[in-house]
Amino acid sequence: LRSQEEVDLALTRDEFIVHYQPQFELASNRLSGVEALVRWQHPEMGLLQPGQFLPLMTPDQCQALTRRVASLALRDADRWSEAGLSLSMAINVTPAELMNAELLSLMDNGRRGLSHRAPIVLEITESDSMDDELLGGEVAARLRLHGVEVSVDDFGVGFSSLSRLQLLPISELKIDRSFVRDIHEASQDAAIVEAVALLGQRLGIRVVAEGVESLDRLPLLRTYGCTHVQGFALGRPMPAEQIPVIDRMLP
Ligand code: G
Ligand code: G
Ligand code: NA
Repeated sequence: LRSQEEVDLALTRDEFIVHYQPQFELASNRLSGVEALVRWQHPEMGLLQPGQFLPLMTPDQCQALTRRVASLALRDADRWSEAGLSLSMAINVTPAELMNAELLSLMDNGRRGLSHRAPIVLEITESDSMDDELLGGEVAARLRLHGVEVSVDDFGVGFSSLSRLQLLPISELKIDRSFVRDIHEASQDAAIVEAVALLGQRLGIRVVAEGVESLDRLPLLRTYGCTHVQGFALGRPMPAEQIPVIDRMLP
């Protein structure tokens, strides 16, 4: 693991970059959006994955990182949209950042003057650090004001709770990849995926199956009512330049 001093240096030297993983809409079979995934382009160690540096970052460093990621992501989304490719942009944030008014308005302001018009989606992994009191009306109102959507990541594991679906303006559930990876008919995984997809349908929100590692999972995910898919079988996280040249339809 790297040291916190090294992370500070990396932030000032702009060593953090973003890769994008494609998401496809099952109804149209089209490329519909991307998830921004941070990487550290380390001068000696090469490309580091989030698991190698996120755990040691302080909340302040995380927030600085989110600003950096958001600004790169908005810039890239804007370039794609000028090239005729309008894609939703998902950015991972911590629950604390979701409650940070300054950060939200920064994303909103960053978008002004850009031609990117597709949704900006903030992905949160729920944790026990989420304070239901704080999450109440004020945060929800602010999110709506800034036109930013919320997605619940890793839904079905950890601390995700159904009551929070009522507190926040959530527009998407991402089914944790542990349920998607080995899904086959009549399995427990299938029951869970189907139930989450039905929940999403009833709530009128998107349901993304993440961790799709094989194309032969697609018919089942479609049958159960997932609306979107993401995973290595459909595209690995890749540099921004590659997004406009990948196949825009599901195979
Ligand atoms: O890219 P990879 O699958 O290795 O990412 C691992 C985890 O790191 C993801 O599940 C995601 O939650 C987290 N992550 C990736 N990019 C970001 C980011 O820009 N900000 C935050 N806070 N977490 C991220
Ligand atoms: O949970 P979250 O959306 O943050 O997950 C993003 C992480 O998942 C990234 O690190 C990405 O590399 C990884 N990922 C993306 N697609 C797949 C997949 O099909 N299988 C596995 N095992 N990991 C994946
Ligand atoms: Na995520």
